[in-house]
Amino acid sequence: MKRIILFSSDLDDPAAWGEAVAARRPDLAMVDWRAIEDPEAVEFALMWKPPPGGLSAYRNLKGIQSLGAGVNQLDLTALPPGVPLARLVDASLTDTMVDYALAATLRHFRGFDRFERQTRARLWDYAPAPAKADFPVGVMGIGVLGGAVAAALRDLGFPVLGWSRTARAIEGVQCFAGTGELPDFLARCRLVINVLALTPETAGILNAGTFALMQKGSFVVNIGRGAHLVEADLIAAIEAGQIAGATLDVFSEEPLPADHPIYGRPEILVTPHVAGSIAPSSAAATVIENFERAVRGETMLNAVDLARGY
Ligand code: NDP
Ligand code: OXD
Repeated sequence: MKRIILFSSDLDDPAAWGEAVAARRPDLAMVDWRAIEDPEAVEFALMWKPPPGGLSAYRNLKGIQSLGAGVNQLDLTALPPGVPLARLVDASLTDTMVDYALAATLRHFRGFDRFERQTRARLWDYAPAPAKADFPVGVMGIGVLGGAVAAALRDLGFPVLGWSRTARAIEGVQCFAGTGELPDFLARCRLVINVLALTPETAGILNAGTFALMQKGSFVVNIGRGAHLVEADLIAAIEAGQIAGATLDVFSEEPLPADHPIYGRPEILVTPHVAGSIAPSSAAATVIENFERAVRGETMLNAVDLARGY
C-alpha cells in the first residue's frame, strides 16, 4: 500500500511532482485532490492553495508543504489546527530569482529600458556607460531569496544595501533593519528590489511615501508580491519623474487585466509571475524530507511561524 500525499495546485503539474517524488520514494503516491478516494489515508499535503472544500476532511494530515516560498496565498487562519506548514526553499527557485533580479538590475543600470524606447522612436542618443559605484542597489527582504540576490549583486560589483525586520549580516552588504531604518536605506538606493514576505506589516510598503524617500529617478523591481505595491502610486511617481522605471513580476490581480493602466506606461516592464521557478526534480528531496519529519512529529524544514505570517 502506497502512502498518500495530497496534491493541490492549478498552477503546477501533478504528474511532474508525482514522478519526481516516486523516483526517490516509490512507496509514496502523489495524488491530485480530485482523485483522493479515502481522505483519511492522506498523511501529507503539497499545495499552492487548498482544495475548494478546505482540509478538514483529511483528518490524518500531519503536515502541509507550500508549493512556493511564499505562504500568503493560503489563509493561515483556516488551516487545520495543530497541522504544521512549511514553505519551499530550493536551489532551483533561488537560482531563477537571482537570475531575474540580475537581469532586471542590469537592464535598468545600462539603460536598456531607455534604449528600447529610443529604438521604437528611431532615436540615436549616445550616453556613456554609468559606473556601478554610482548605482547602489537596495534589497528589501534579505531572507533566503533576497540574501542570495544581495550576494549576487555584490559579487557583480554593485554597492548593495539590504533591509529586513530583524538585524542581519551579509558580508559586503550594508544591512538595515526595522521601520526606523527604512528611510535611511531608501535614501541611499538608485534601484530597489522587493523580495519581502507579504504580511500585514509589509502590505502596501511600496507606496507614494516610500517612493518620495528614494532618490529622484530611481528604479523599482518587485519580485515579492503584488500587494506590496500600491500600483496607482507607482504610476503617479513615474508620471512625476520621481521613479524612472520599474520591472514588475507580481500584481495585485493576476493575471494583470489587459485594460490595467500599468500596461500603458512604457517605463514599466511586466513579466507574468515568472521570476522564480521550482523544478520538481530538485525540490522533491525537500518535500520527502518534510513528509518524513511531519509524520515523525518533528519540525519541518523552513517551517512557517504562523503568528509572524512567514
Ligand atoms: P524569507 O522568509 O527567507 O525572507 C523574508 C524576508 O522578509 C526576511 O528578510 C524578513 O525579515 C523580511 N520581512 C518580513 N517581514 C518584514 C517586515 N515587517 N519588515 C522588514 N522585513 C520583513 O523568504 P524568501 O526569501 O524565501 O521569500 C521571500 C518572498 O519572495 C516570498 O514570501 C514570496 O512572496 C516571494 N517570492 C516570489 C516569487 C516570484 O516568482 N515572484 C518566487 C518565490 C518567492 P527577517 O530576515 O528579519 O526575518
Ligand atoms: C513562490 C512563488 O512563492 O512562486 O514560490 O511566488
